[in-house]
Amino acid sequence: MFTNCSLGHCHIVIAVILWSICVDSRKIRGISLSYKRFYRERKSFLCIDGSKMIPFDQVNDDYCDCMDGSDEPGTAACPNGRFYCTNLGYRSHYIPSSRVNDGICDCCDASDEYRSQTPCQNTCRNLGQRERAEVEGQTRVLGERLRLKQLLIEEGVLTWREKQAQLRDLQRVSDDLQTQLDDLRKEEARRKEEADSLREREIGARDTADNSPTSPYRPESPISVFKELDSNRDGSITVDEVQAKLSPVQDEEHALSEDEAVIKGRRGVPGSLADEDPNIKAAVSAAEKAAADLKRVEDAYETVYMEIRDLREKLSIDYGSEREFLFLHDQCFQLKVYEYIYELCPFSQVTQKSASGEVVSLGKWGSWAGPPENPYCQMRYESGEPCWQGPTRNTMVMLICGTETALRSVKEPSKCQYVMELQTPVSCQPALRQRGIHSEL
Ligand code: MAN
Repeated sequence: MFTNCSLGHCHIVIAVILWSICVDSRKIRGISLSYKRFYRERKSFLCIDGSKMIPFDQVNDDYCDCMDGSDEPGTAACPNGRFYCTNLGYRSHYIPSSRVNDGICDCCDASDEYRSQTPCQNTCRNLGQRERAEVEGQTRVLGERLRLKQLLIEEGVLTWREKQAQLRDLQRVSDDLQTQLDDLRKEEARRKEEADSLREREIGARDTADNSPTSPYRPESPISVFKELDSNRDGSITVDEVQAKLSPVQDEEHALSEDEAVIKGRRGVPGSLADEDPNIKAAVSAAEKAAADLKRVEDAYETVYMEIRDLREKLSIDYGSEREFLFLHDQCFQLKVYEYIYELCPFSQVTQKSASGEVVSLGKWGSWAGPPENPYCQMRYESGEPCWQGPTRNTMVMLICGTETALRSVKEPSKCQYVMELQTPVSCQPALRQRGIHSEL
């Protein structure tokens, strides 16, 4: 290019090249790629706020012309100017223009100290590498946690299905027991009636005999005496029943002794007709057996009823949008803080055990309490033990992301109001896209 030129010409060409390099570097300094369109060379420059038009050579001339500082992005002339660090290989960012050439390296690509004595190194590549390694590490850990979360969600799905099947089985058992109960109730009533009628017939026969002029028991009617004495209507008369009926009220001196009560009881009606008549004995024992069978099935029905109620209650809880928190049910987590052992049983209760062994309720499962956009990040346990001269004890449980599921901290920020942190992979969320490391030119 310079081979055929005279020396004078060469000087001019070199001067033009140096000038253009100088102007160019002056003009593009401190501007982001997207802002370059506002800084077109060899045209007038319109301040970015539109307030003023200036000749282009007044851009970055170290004199502030624009109110918004946009004419001096690469110098410290405007108090409100900002300088763009391109930081190739790391993060781009703005710094106040006042930091340009102030002797301190602000941009990792050293671009802010282009005319200072400070020898700034370009450290962007190292910084970028370090950050990428960190991000990769975090991404790996998060990936592992999200994998665990997925396993727990799947475990929850299986548990949910099991519980549903369990509920259906219990419902079937309950229906069977209900049918048995209907039959046993009828059987028990029939047997009782049979025993009663045999007994009444026998008593009637004795009544007739007792009313004969020779009967030592006249004029008392055995039936009425029996009924009078048999206060619990179980077909037999006990010593207690006789004592209760025949002893003068609050007169211990004249109270019946046990022997007297036996005699008087036998005098009204023999102690138990069943003792004397085999037919009655058989009917009474059949009635007793029917009553025992009924009681057994009633107890079984009661147990199944409770199980169904508990299971329904459990299945009615909100375990998260994917039932991801279901696995926490039936588990308890403990943490010792100072003299107390705190225990959190999710969806059930929170307690505090003191060194003396006293267990105090810090609240029973209330509800999810996170903000509307993420309700599953906080749990509220309420209506615990009342606090002396204070409110009822309540606990807020904050769910945080972590690899293990464990109780991480317990605090009592105000009297009897507790805050716990429960860590679990289920509370981990896929990361929002990381701010990209800048690679534009
Ligand atoms: C107990 C504990 C404490 C609480 C006080 C309030 O000592 O339950 O956490 O602050 O009672 O009197």
